Amino acid sequence: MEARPAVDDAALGREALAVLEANWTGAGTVPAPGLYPHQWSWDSAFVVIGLARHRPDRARDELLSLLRGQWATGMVPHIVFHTREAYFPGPSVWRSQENDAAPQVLTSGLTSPPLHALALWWFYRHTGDAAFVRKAFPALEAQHAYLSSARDLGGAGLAAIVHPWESGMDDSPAWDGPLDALPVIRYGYRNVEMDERHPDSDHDRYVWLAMRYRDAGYSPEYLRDEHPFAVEDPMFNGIWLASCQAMAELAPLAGADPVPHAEHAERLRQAILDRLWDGCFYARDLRAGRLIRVCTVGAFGPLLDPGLPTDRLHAAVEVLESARFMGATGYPVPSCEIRASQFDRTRYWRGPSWVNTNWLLRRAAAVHSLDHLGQQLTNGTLRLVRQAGFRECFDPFDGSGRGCRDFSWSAALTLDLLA
Ligand code: 2M8
Repeated sequence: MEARPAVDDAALGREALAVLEANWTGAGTVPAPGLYPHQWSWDSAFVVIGLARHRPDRARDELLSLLRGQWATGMVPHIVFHTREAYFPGPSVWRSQENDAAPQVLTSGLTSPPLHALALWWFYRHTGDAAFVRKAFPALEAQHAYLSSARDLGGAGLAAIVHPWESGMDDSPAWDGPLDALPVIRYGYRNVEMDERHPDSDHDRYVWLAMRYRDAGYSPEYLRDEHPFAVEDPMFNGIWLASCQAMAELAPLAGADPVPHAEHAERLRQAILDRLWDGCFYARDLRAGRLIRVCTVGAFGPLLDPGLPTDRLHAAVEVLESARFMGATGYPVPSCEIRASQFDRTRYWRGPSWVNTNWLLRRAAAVHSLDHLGQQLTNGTLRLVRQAGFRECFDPFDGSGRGCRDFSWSAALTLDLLA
């Protein structure tokens, strides 16, 4: 494993700020130089969280820059493009400009975990900037209304993701089953560019799925009646629940009624418990009508809810701390349980540890006053970045870095962990 010279907290913090400075384009922070040259939605929310204490001006600009990409439907897209191409699939695939609901700035047509209200709450908590809350609140209300109206594909109140990219955990083993069920050969949409650039069949299916949605005009009716991929994900919905609670707390500052947001959080809690729990939280495949029984780090999203019943909390924490997850690896938290046949310590969301999910679980530990767990997550994550740098993800056994270097959310959340 590559060794870095020992750095103290102050030096690590300075390095993190330097990475974020270098990744700032003047109109948003890119996740990493090179591979990800645009603004990604939940990456930006993590950047807002990390910069809240250190650069509130930049945190404000980051969120506003992302929200320039919001559609008239309220949908906050998973990518806001800064240049015309330079990433595949770029604007010419999404063709957002052909949709009446899309903004002027070019965006993707999918959404991503709705972390933004929690990020705004975090920002307010550390800055006391109520004027900014008033400014951003209506956009986040619209985002939540979009999810309630266009994404409740299961009819029980949860938001469905309609593409693996919407989970933020693209190649998670949780999506293998729903992807395998796609009739790609029958309806296959391929072109030379895709064949050349993305020979991998999973990626072909991602692109095919995105283009089907695009060709249906990004219509909610199509999603409800025809789209072949629809999954209720515990991480996406756990984050949404936490964001609804954040909205309830922020509402008075924005002159809005907190009650609908608090009630919404309660409904989400019940739906998550009714539909996604079976000894641990699992994603539900709406098209196959069953739970997807592979336990990934996404299973712990509902722990962000302070009102989670104690028996479920204890059962889920037991799984998290067991040899299926943290108990077996040297570093927190593998993205898939290590006993699963699909676990792969080297592959992206199929095994490696990520700073953002560690941060979310540390937040969950804080809301339940699980101090020891919170400390383990903090220390383990700081050990990862101290040893390997601000990498995209890490081998959960030896802590070596994987993926991009100078990765924005790894740097931003390190700033928060150091505070
Ligand atoms: C990864 O996702 C993009 C597609 O959106 C990709 O693989 O190209 C994921 O890790 C996702 O969570 C993240 O937001 C994005 C940018 O960092 O990269």
